[in-house]
Amino acid sequence: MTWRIAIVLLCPLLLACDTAGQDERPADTEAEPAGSSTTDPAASTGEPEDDDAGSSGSTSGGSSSSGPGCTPLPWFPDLDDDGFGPDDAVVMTCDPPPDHVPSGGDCNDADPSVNITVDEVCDAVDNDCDGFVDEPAETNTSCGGCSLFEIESRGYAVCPEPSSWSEAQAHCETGFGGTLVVIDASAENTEVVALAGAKLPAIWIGLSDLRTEGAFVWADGTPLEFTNWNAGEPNDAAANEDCTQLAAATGYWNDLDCVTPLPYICEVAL
Ligand code: MMA
Ligand code: CA
Repeated sequence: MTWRIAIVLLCPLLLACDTAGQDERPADTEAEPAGSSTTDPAASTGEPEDDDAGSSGSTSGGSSSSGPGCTPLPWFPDLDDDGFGPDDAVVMTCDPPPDHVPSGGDCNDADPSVNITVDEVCDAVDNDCDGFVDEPAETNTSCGGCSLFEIESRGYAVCPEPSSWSEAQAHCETGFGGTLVVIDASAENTEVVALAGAKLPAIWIGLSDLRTEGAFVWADGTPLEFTNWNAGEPNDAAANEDCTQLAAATGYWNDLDCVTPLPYICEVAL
């Protein structure tokens, strides 16, 4: 009794034990067939073949899709052959399924010109798969007649084409997924003044009381906290001024009738 208990306790430490031997031997004896079988997937994936059958048992022996020691990795289908696949189609397997690649980040797997390594350009497509369309980028400095800028992680489109407030707001939405600029603080007001520059003496910004007279609201729903009204404004002159212009010369705001064509600045999704 005592002897058998001692064997059981010591067994994990003794190479000579039958049970320990059985644990190891199948791995060794299967190393040969496993080595030959794992050569095929390696060859099919273009991975370097391990010609050393002696070492294949310890390393590539676990590379079968479901075997012990196999390390599942993410693979992405790549229908458009651009080397990237859609994130939501990821599969976790040890060997790549046919026509799968190791890289995700493709938001359009039917178009090889779209993936996370592509530069954004002005074409109404999210070329770089960052979730934004035609946003400011080194490769996208103007779009839809507007100059694009990124300042302190905010995107702006400076649009010189005189437009009504509503036309301007619509262009900011449809062209850039944004709104007429929402000015949160004095520092941003200064930035907007600089963006307008001398070329655009007055611009539309995203503030209006179109919905409820006297209740000015930002176009994106941001609560109105910072304001920079000129003295005596907003005065709703002729009871017909529901939109807000910014005068670049002073930085001050004035409410104005909404149909006067003015250049405008959009704050764009980024
Ligand atoms: C004046 C002043 C403003 C008003 C505009 C309309 C030039 O400024 O009354 O409040 O909006 O006129 O043109
Ligand atoms: Ca006014």
